[in-house]
Amino acid sequence: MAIDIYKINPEFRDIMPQEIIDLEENATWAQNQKKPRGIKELPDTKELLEEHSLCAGCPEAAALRYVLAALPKPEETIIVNSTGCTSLMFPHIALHTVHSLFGNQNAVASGIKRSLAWRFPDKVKDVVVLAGDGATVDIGLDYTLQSFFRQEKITTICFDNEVYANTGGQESGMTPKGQVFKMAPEGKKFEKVKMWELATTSGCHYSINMTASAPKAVAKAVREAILIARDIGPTYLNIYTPCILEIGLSANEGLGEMKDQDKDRFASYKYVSDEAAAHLIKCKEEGLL
Ligand SMILES: Cc1ncc(C[n+]2csc(CCOP(=O)(O)OP(=O)(O)O)c2C)c(N)n1
Ligand code: SF4
Ligand SMILES: [Mg+2]
Repeated sequence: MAIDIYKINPEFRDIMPQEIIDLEENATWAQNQKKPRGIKELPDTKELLEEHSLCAGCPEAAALRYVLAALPKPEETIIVNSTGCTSLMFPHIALHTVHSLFGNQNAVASGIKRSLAWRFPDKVKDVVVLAGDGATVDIGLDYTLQSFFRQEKITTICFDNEVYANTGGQESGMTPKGQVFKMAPEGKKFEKVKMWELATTSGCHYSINMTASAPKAVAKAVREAILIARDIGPTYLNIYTPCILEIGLSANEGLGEMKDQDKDRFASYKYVSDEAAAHLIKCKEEGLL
């Protein structure tokens, strides 16, 4: 039975499509499962994004499902999103989300985390930022870094597609050198910013660079990052979710592109602070991982 976070107004129940009713009745949030939730539940979890308005085959949609499946406490999680292709998915999930003004998502998330800690001191409340590279590393970079400097207990997930996709293809700091887009015809003049290293040197206790090619690996990273942020401090995940539209791939080619980049620009990078590593051992002993 679903937890009480998603309820249809009784006045409107008779005009609701069946899938919305299913969502209310069959969502699996908080079924008090003994084992941590995970990828295995994707095929039959109702609340995990069945439809979306992204391009067919967009890796962002698949990656979001992996993220959602891995949340340790979805009913107590608030996802702060920013404008971009990622934001098109959020109306389709049964979860607390906030769509902040483009770029200031980490400032908004910091405020939410602090007020929830004050309002519900005895409850676990996880705050996760999920936004594109334009929002996280370009226009919102200052807010992102300042939240790391302040040691805010939030997880920041950047869906790095190396472009401002939603506005038609402008380059971002995360675009690789030489890349040409429809609205960046001269080609990027400098190398891709290594945001995962910047996160480490800016105070994150856990920082990863990876692609979304392997669902279980994404889920593991998300879970670890959230558990560390909950008790220790800021964590950062940089996940490559290529914009197949902008790089000229068809709907079934996104996975191949991510697998290729596993060995190249997104070859695995992982930093875990000593404090965070000790915490992960504790979480494992407590059955949270
Ligand atoms: C304050 C503000 N500035 C600019 C925009 C325009 N805008 C909307 S989406 C977007 C690009 C988003 O790029 P990214 O964050 O990389 O996400 P993607 O679409 O690539 O997933 C921009 C610049 C806006 N909506 N609001
Ligand atoms: S424009 Fe690119 S990032 Fe946006 S939905 Fe389409 S494929 Fe995905
Ligand atoms: Mg982008």
